[in-house]
Amino acid sequence: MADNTNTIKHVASALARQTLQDRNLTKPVAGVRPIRILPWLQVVKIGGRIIDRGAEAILPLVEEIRRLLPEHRLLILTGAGIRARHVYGVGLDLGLPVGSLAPLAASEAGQNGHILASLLAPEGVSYIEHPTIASQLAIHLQAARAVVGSAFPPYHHHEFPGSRIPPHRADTGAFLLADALGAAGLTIVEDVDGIYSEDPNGPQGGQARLLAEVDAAALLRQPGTLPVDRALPEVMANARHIERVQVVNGLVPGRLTAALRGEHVGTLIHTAASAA
Ligand code: GWN
Ligand code: ATP
Repeated sequence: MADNTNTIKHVASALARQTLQDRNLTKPVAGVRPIRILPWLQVVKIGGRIIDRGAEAILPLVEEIRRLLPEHRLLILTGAGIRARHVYGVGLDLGLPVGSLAPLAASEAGQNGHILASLLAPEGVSYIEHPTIASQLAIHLQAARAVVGSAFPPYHHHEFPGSRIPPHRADTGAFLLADALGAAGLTIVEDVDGIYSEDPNGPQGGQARLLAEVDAAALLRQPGTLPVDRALPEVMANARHIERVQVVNGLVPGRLTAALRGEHVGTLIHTAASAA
């Protein structure tokens, strides 16, 4: 038997002598662009507010997704919607920490996914759990044209404590996943035409202007509210693959189809990956 003692004790590593904190030292090893794990995958995030509207909004969207299946392989991720607002209200009233609120809201995103998956089941579409997305997504997408999952990132008690409302919600979770997988694209489906200069449903809604295109950095600076998580433009600053994300109105039939075909039918957000 060969004597491996020496090689086992002295594992050769280009990073062995570094702290991992000095970018100049780690760059020769870590500066390489990551591979695209699922380059043919289209990720679609469906806003919780679409599901909250019930059959009127859900059934036409289900029909549209059904027709899209021969054209695209989809990871459909659902947001949490109104029930999460309620659970935040109750939880905050009781003084629950942000790390306890995150999984409560996440489970609402999961519920919305289960609803959507039940309606798409005749097409072979199933809800798959977070651990399955993490380790068996490819095999599930060999068996079906699409799968549904929760868009929330599973941070639980690891959620960052910067604010009382969990900052990393469904839009951020969908983006982190799409970028990590090196997916072909991410489309965010909302109940409005895209991102406006201010909330089109707010008191000053009449003055709201639809933004055709916006840089993530500009979005981060935009005052007031957004239809996406504030953490989304933050994580877009470090995007490795996804160059642009389109926000489209899922209440208008055909918009999602057009977006997946590369047409400009909502707001395009340009990430920092486009500059790389
Ligand atoms: O429960 O709807 O996955 O896919 O963040 O954790 O709070 O869990 O704490 O595989 O692991 O409620 O039970 O729930 O939505 O997240 O799932 O039905 O451990 O399939 O058990 O990372 O679905 O759920 O809520 O996504 O977002 O059992 Mo649910 Mo969610 Mo299911 Mo999942 Mo969380 Mo699991 Mo998990 Mo928990
Ligand atoms: P979830 O994140 O739980 O999936 P959602 O994305 O479906 O939910 P919201 O996060 O509430 O829903 O975002 C959609 C809403 O954001 C719209 O109905 C709109 O009224 C509101 N909104 C606020 N600010 C803006 C803005 N600047 N531009 C467009 N919509 C905005």
